[in-house]
Amino acid sequence: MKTGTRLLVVLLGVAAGAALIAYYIVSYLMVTPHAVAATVTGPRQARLTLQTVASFGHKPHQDWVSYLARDSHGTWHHTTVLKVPAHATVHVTIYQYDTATGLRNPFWGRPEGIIGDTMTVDGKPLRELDPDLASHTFAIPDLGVTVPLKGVPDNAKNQCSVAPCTLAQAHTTVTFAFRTGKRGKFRWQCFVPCAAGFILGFGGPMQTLGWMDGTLEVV
Ligand SMILES: [Cu+2]
Repeated sequence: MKTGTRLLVVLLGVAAGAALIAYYIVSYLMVTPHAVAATVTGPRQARLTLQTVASFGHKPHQDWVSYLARDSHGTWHHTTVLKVPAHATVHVTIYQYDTATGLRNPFWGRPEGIIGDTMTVDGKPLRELDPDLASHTFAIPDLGVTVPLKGVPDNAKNQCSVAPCTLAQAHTTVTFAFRTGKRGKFRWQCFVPCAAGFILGFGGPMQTLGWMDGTLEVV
């Protein structure tokens, strides 16, 4: 190959790479889901209700795993942008409809950063979850919060495949509370490699806002 041709090939390769990176950044920045606000239940008290589903069941990614958030009127929204009050106690309820994937790091089987270091699973207090039983985690690293979510058994009857799931379908209910501090925006995410069909379970919904990644807006 002549030097000129070789240079052209290299330049084209660099341009293609730059275009892919630009596309990734722009699409990441543009897909910001709307926010759902926690329900204020009293002075410095709020309630946040989420669900996790094995498959969203709608376009653009019917088979992607996802979180959903419920607003104060009881309507479910496909979003992970959550608004909570500053310097408040946030009482979280998560309805978990997915089966277990298991934690790669058993350390995350212990809830951390929540009041009393204890969550409840289907009404029973629990200090530690068998890492193999985790389906997802709810983690806000900057606030030191991480909570493993117990999966439904693989053979559970009446499993949900289209969001939003209803309480009549197989689920576990996880509750806990955490305190917020000053205002700010914090990333939160799931740490279970739960993205079926992606390399090592990461990628896809695991790296996309609105699915297994979100923003906690402390306001
Ligand atoms: Cu997950």
